Order: sequence, then structure tokens, then C-alpha cells
Amino acid sequence: MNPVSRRKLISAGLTTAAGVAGVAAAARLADQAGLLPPPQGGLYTPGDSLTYAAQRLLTRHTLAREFRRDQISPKPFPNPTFPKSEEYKHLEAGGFADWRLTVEGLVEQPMAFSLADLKSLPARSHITSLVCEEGWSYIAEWTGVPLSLILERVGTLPQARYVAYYSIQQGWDGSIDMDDALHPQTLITHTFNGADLPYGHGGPMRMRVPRQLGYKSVKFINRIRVVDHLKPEDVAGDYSWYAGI
Ligand SMILES: Nc1nc2c(c(=O)[nH]1)N[C@H]1C(S)=C(S)[C@@H](COP(=O)(O)O)O[C@H]1N2
Ligand SMILES: [Mo]
Repeated sequence: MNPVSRRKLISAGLTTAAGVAGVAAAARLADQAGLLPPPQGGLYTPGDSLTYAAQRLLTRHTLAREFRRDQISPKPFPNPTFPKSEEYKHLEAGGFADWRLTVEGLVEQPMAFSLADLKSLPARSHITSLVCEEGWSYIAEWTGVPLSLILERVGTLPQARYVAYYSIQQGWDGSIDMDDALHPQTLITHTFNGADLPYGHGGPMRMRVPRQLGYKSVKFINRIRVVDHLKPEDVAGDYSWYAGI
């Protein structure tokens, strides 16, 4: 069966099951179609699973809205939480020359990228809105290397299903599925409104996932891990794992 008719069939099935037998039955169907989000310590309700399944079927290839240059927010407001560690201060004092982004896990060739390496790779920019779950947002131009290109360089293995990423700032990490990891707007950013990514906005390197809420755009990233499953402790937290907007 071609992918489109298969997708239509699954969508129709999900909608029918949700109407006739309720969301629990629809979630079971989504599970059979490989459309369930990772386990979040039993915190997912059938409704959450269905939201993820429906989003994945309908919006797998859609782009986050991009704005015009004159719509860039004049004074974007960074969430004022900075890494306070000596390690970060030391790296900053050296102009981040010793900063490394390591990429490992289910890859053929683990690699480490310096800021100079990252800046020498082909870049893409987009002017998008960063939307905080608390209700504020700002529009900025983000420039960086598509995560898909980094994944191509390290060679992800076929069993890869998620990309987890970690910040030098304790307690901040995130993970996305391969749809978002390979999505053209998902960038490892190093440049913000045309200048070096400022400290407050996550410099020197920040994950930018414009199709999800702001907390998935983790600042100060220094490690990426390609995995086939996420442990509940990787996804459990104060926020919902899937935050599509
Ligand atoms: N390392 C790290 N990443 C983070 C955060 C943080 O506190 N630390 N806050 C998140 C949240 S909740 C939001 S809304 C955005 C805020 O981005 P901004 O600082 O550019 O405004 O960053 C996200 N990424
Ligand atoms: Mo946020």
C-alpha cells in the first residue's frame, strides 16, 4: 500500500475508534501503528498519546511559520537562567574555543564539534517565534547547522528513533523523535539576529526546535545522544514531552 493511503487509513481508523470506542481504543490503535510517544513514567493519558499520533500523521512535514525581517522583536527577553558553573565561566573566558558538542550513541562515527567546526558547516537561518509555555514569545532570526546534517556526518544507525540532547546547565536537557530531528528547521544554532548567540539566549550553541514550545529549545548544549528508546527518567519532568505548536 502506498504511504498516503496507509496514512489515510490509520487517520480514519483513529478518528473512528476515538468516536466509537473512545480515546483508549484509539490509543491502542496508535500503538499498533508505531505512533505512541515514549513512556513518561505512566504520566501519559490516552488523550496525550492521541494528540501525538494525530500530530505525527498530519504535520510530519509541515514547517513552523517564518516571519519577515521587520517582524523581529526589538528587545527579545531571555529567560534569565544562566549556567553558574566554574566550567562554563572558564569556557566563556576562553571565547568558547574549548567548547565541544559531542555526538554519540547509535552512530557509525561519534564526533565532537567545536564552535569553529560548527560555523564552518553549511548554515540555514529562519525567523521564527520562540513560544514559552508561560504565554510569552518573541520573534528572532536563528542561524545554525541543521541537526540533520550533523546526523548525516556521524551516520545514524537504522535503529535510531530519538535524539536526546544535554546542556552544560544542570537539569536542562531534551529529546525529540526522528521526525523533528531530521526536520529542516531544527538547527544547532550559533548565531542570533546576525551576531554570535548571546550568553542569555544559550550561547555558544543552542538546540532550536521551532515546531515545539520553548523549553524544547535547550540552551548551552554540549552533548547529543542518538538512541532507540528513551527511559522514563529521560522524558519525565515538569513539562510534557511532546510540545507541538
Ligand atoms: N539550558 C536551558 N535551556 C532552556 C531554558 C533554561 O532555563 N535553561 N529555558 C527554556 C524555556 S522554558 C524557554 S521558554 C526558553 C527561553 O528562551 P530564551 O532564554 O531565549 O528566552 O529556553 C528554554 N531552554
Ligand atoms: Mo518556557
